[in-house]
Amino acid sequence: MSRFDMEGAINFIREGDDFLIVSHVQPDGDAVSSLLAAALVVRSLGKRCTTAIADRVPPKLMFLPGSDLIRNARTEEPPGRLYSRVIAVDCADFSRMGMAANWIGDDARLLNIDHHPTNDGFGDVTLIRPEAAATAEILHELVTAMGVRWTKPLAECIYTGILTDTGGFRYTNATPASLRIASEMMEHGASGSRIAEHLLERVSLAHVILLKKALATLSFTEGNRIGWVTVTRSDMEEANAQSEDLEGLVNYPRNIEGVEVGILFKEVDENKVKVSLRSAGAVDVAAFAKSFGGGGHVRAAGITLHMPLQEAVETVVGGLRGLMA
Ligand SMILES: [Mn+2]
Repeated sequence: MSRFDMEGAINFIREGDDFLIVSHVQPDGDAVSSLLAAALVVRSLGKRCTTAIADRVPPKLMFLPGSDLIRNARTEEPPGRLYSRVIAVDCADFSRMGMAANWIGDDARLLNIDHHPTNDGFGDVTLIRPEAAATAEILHELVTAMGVRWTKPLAECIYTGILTDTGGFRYTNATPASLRIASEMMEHGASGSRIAEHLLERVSLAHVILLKKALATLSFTEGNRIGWVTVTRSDMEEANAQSEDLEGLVNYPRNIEGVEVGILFKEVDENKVKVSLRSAGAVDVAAFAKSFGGGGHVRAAGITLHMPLQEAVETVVGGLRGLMA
């Protein structure tokens, strides 16, 4: 069976009704956009669907049409009648949908649409393309293959998914195809400037207060090749911040000229610290993280340490110094 079964995917949508469309916990722009685009495709055929994510939708994504209808499967009880037709978008494996899985019936059939190379192929029909910069690119292909009419909301969802997963067309995953699709979406009414304003320009006040506190802790070692910042629990409280307000903070040490590894230490409680590591390329932070029970990618990885904040800083920075000396 092909991992990219377009015919199977189209039949799955045409033959079913009353779909549940889900995406992953801690949803990002691609997760929410792809979910909303899939819902627009289903509804354009006159079919019913419910959208659910096991978390709240980040406020900065609430400008997307239909985002206010997404159910929170973490705080809401599963419906009395479970769903038997499910579309999962941007989920690398079944467990990534978290408590949204409780809304799915035992005998349900599932269509898995995703771009993660690590996708394990769960479900009955798969539409997996690792070369796609975003799941939204695969939705673009589905819309085109089905002959669904382009509307401004649909175009804005696809554009948003690509914009966010490519970091504003800056990361290595952005291909000529990504830019061609984005261009086509603008022709169908997507406002590139409005979407960029929401997602790349505007920041929460809590984020800026945290940034101010974090930068006051900026430290270096190894001839400025390692740079880090820390955020404490009281910083989070004083800034009235949610975890999404931390997004991007680790890039400040990482982006400084000469820094090879940038780190954010976030105190969760007095004996637990979350560590985000970003590499400029020379150091494999995934391998480093793995030695502490963490994981991730070569240039972006994470670790959870069960120790006080100061000890976590000494442990991680000390370990990296040994590696880079
Ligand atoms: Mn994605």
